[in-house]
Amino acid sequence: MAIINKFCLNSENIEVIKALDQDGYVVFENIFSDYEVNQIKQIFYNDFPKECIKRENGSSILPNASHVLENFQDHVVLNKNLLFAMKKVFNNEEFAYTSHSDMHINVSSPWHKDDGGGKYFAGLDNYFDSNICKVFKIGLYLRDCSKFGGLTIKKGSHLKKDIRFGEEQYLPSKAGDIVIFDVRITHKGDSKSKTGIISRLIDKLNFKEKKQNISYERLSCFFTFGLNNIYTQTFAEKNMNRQVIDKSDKFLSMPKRFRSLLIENGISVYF
Ligand SMILES: O=C(O)CCC(=O)C(=O)O
Ligand SMILES: [Fe+2]
Repeated sequence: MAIINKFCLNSENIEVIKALDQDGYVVFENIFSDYEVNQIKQIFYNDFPKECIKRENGSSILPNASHVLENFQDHVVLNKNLLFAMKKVFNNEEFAYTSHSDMHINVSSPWHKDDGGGKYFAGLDNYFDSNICKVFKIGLYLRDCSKFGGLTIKKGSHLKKDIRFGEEQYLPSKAGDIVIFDVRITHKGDSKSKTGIISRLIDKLNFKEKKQNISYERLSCFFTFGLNNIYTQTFAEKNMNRQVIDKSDKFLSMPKRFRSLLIENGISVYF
């Protein structure tokens, strides 16, 4: 059994940072209480349906969730334990909210990196080698993903452009846990019954995985923080251009209240 980088709010900063530097991911356990997990699920049931984009395969998405839904700001991004974990990740150095955020219902995604194929780090051509490129996505799955339903990554692949590189690892997580991963890491969502050789075969036929329907309720939230430097700023600017395109009719700049709350919590913002 592969060892998974699992941490908690008492873990030493240095251990968390080492795991992220070496492997490109960590799982933080017990960040959200059962009550809070339920509160976030209510956002999916009550707020999300009014704003989401429905896709043909039965999945639905809300890009820019943190700019559209106040409950997402308050109950997800600004959660106290989560911000405490982020301070560990950045070793109390200044970090920024990139504004990228997504809510997904029943989305499955094949192997990819969240670097926009290089576009999100345009002009910074050494970003796979840089040890100050620290842009991390937070994933919340709101269900027991001990066996399936969570994230699968290729260990250490945040340092390699080649998408074939790295040992495949499924990251088991529980409902209140968060998965933190380097946006450069090779990863995929919904790995149900697709491991090893079958997974590799499906990857070759990438389009098939995109079209599959998910047979269980898969609610997930993603949003991104980074060390406050040129890598994070570039990522934020280029990535938000994408979100403007995804939801062109409803693009909103960051709500003033949310901006103030982030700044009050010591988090920098770009927009
Ligand atoms: O669904 C997942 O677990 C991963 C989603 C993802 O990779 C993304 O939104 O970029
Ligand atoms: Fe991704």
